Amino acid sequence: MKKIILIASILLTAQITWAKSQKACFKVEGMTCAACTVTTKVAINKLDGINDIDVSLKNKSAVVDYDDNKTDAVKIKEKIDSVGYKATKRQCEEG
Ligand SMILES: [Cu+2]
Repeated sequence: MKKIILIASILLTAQITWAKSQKACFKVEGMTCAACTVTTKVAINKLDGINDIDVSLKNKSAVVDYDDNKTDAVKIKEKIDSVGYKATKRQCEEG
């Protein structure tokens, strides 16, 4: 019984390590109203492995939390561009 618990905990730990969460930040040009932020969000959400999306019209930005085994920043950028905006990857601001 102890052995099973041990194996299970190893597997669980390994799984957390494999599913690595990454954060990518983009400058998004071309968004003019609240509907644009929704369009951007919906587009990004179509990708596999998206955990969290924060799109700001005011800051002209998109912050995406994703699983880097399933997708990457280039795919996210292309997705934003595909709905008519211009995304540029930029450094994430801390805090
Ligand atoms: Cu709009």
